[in-house]
Amino acid sequence: MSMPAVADFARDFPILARPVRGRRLAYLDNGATTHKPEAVIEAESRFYRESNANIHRGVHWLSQHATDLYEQARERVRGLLGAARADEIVFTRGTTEAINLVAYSWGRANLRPGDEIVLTGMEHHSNIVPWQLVAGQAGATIRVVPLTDSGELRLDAYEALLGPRTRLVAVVHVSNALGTVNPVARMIELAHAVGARVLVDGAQAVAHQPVDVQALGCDFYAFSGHKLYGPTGIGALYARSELLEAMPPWQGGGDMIRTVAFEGSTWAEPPQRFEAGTPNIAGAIGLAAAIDYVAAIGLQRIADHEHRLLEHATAAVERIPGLRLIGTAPEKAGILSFVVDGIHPHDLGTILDAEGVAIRAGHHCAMPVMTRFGIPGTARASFALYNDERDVEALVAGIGKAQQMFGRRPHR
Ligand code: C6P
Repeated sequence: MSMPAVADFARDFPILARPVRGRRLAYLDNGATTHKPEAVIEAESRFYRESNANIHRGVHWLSQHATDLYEQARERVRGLLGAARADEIVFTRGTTEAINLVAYSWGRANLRPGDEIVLTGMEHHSNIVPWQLVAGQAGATIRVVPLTDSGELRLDAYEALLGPRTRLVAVVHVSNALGTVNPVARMIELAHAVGARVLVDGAQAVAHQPVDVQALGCDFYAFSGHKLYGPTGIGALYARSELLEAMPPWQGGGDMIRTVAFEGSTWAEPPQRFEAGTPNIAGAIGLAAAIDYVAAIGLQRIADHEHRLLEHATAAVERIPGLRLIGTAPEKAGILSFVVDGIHPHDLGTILDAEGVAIRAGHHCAMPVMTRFGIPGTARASFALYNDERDVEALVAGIGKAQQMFGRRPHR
């Protein structure tokens, strides 16, 4: 039997069968969050029906069973990222919390006055603001790698920014606003040559290409489960074990201690040290199911499918008069950001919505990108494994309709 085409797996996603505004849903807002396959929905609900208990503390069977499932989920994340050890994986609420963990734990322990943090001009706010908060407290400075007109990082400028003061480079793997895939392996090599640590924001990467943290050589890697067909409220931080072992806790509570006394407390080993309180147990189990799901299809197959769709969509929208793509790097993942003459991105988003086409409009929590390109925002279509040419056709037809409504294009 031949393998089904990647987009045929759309049938595994119950929500895609529901009409929206009376039409077939063309869901092109996967950068914001992806839909969930039956296997993920079922894994989460099965946990509550059959295995629910708190973890790490119970002596009873169900608690031990729930603990096993939770720790197996950690092992799945280790496999997804190619980490050497499962205790290098800390569960978090998502990318944002993972970056805040590094900023508040590693950053506060290691940043000194005069130190420099190198960010890039295409970071999501969650890879800017935590650094501003801790840099301000530590007296450290933020330096920013500029972008080219096609939305790539200026590597010459990056190299020039690196030096003995650089303590950390924090860079997005795939830009959510431009789609650019950054040359992170090379950037990590250059940063390590000056003794800096590197955090990679993988929020838009892990669902769209295979990732191997050991091959990349990064020190920290952050991602969210909900952009990988998993539940919301769960994600993970990968951190190299020798860094994690030296890092102080950033949140206190149950499960992260070894001993507690009023005179002072001592900490559990990583990763427990960084998982204070009852975690999102069901979410971790749902995330494991999502990882199994994409692994069964194959991340490289998913990447190839999305790449073909991106090329098809790029060619189709380039034929639309008055449309300008924002982000035209040669290395791109499935994100198409654009502006249309005379139509505000929000109006475009509303008109497309009436046609059953879900896109995102605005600054995408990457305001410095919008400032760089001199625009208030973009309309963004972002692809997932279940999208196909019909979604692109609906998008193109919807843009045409918006142009007619705004009198920007004659009726044909
Ligand atoms: N970007 C988008 O529509 P959280 O919210 O923690 O799951 O992910 C934050 C985040 C961090 N980095 C990048 C590159 C991201 O794209 C995101 C989330 C969504 O583009 C919501 S703004």
